[in-house]
Amino acid sequence: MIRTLLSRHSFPISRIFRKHISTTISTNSSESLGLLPTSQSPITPKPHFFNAVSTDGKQLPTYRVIDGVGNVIPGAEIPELDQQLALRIYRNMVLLPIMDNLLYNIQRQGKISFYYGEEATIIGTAAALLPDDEVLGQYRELGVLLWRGWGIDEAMAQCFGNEQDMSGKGRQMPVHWGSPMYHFHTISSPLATQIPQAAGVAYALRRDPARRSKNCAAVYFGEGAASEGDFHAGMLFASTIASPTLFIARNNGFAISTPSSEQYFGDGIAARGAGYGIDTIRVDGNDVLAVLSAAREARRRCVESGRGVLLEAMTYRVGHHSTSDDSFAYRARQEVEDRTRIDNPIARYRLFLKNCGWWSDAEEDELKGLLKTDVMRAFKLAESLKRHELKEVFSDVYGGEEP
Ligand SMILES: Cc1ncc(C[n+]2csc(CCOP(=O)(O)OP(=O)(O)O)c2C)c(N)n1
Ligand SMILES: [Mg+2]
Repeated sequence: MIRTLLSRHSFPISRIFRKHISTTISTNSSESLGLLPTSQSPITPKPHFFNAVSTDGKQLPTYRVIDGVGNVIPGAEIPELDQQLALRIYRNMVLLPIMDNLLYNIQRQGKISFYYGEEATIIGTAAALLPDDEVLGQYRELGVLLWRGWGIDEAMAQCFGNEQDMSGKGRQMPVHWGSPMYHFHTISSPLATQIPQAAGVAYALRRDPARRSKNCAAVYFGEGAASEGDFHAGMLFASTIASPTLFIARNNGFAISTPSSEQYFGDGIAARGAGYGIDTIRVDGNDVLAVLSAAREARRRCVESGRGVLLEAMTYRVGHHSTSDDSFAYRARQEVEDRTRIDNPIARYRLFLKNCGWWSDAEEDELKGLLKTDVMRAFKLAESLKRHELKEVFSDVYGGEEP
């Protein structure tokens, strides 16, 4: 319409626009029509609706390094990794399902209330962070604490709420871990509250001269939690009030019984990053090498720019949601068996390690034996210890005197 009016008054259009356009004129086909005066949006003469972040209308790509049998895919590069680090990652990945199984079984015996767990996404990201980056988890992130040096004994003590539980002194539900020493903020039950909190933590890091440009706040959340308003509040905060927040979305296909197809109509969580002007990557969350590599780069960008970065890890929750759930009520057993067999993150990585000559069947048997013994020993100890006294229920709750 402007164009029609202007031409009716025989103004030279190019002169009028030139008065308004910024100095950065794009060199694409819209050059002749200029840009909006207040943004870099190119003027187009055709009405243009869009419904995808990628220009070709397809879904955003998923970054992968190794295939289902541990071979490096064409064009991919293995992230910098020596044998020692590679095996440390593997041991931590193998430990998680062992702990999961034991805790699941003891919950069934009525000894603890409930428990949830997860692997490549958690260990791959944990390995990419610095030990003093602040971590705000949802509840499946025990692996980050274990990676940082929190022991199996501490995890068991927290689940049992016994006198050795220094995390919550028996006042938290199982899996609501926390450790100031390991920079792991205590888990809280209401979903997504950790997301804006992480943006605030990151802002505090940026304001601290000792930690500015050194640390980030990494926040983990499920694709279900990303449906909460808190997700958007956190993303908006990190993109407007620049704060080095590493958003790690674990897209495991389910929020308890609700499939991800009912959580969003768009292209997952990653598609939302662009809306906030946040650097974003989608990664195969069952490929620990892709997760490690993507998370290292995401962290680097986050800390260097002092801004938010979003990483969406595509995975699949093979276990039930928690011990309170029987997932075969809402998904086929065969689907779970297929995903466990075809896309198992531990098996894929083990095959990669074997291809490198860094792992053997004998070492596998030895590792599993040792870990099982250690987890069982920690369980027996945790079970035998006394609980915290009831009279201590309010001790240390407040910084000073109780109000
Ligand atoms: C505000 C809020 N609503 C509902 C719940 C109950 N709840 C606990 S976990 C969960 C599913 C979360 O799914 P997702 O974020 O995808 O994480 P996942 O369990 O798949 O890792 C729900 C609905 C809650 N804890 N808090
Ligand atoms: Mg989920």
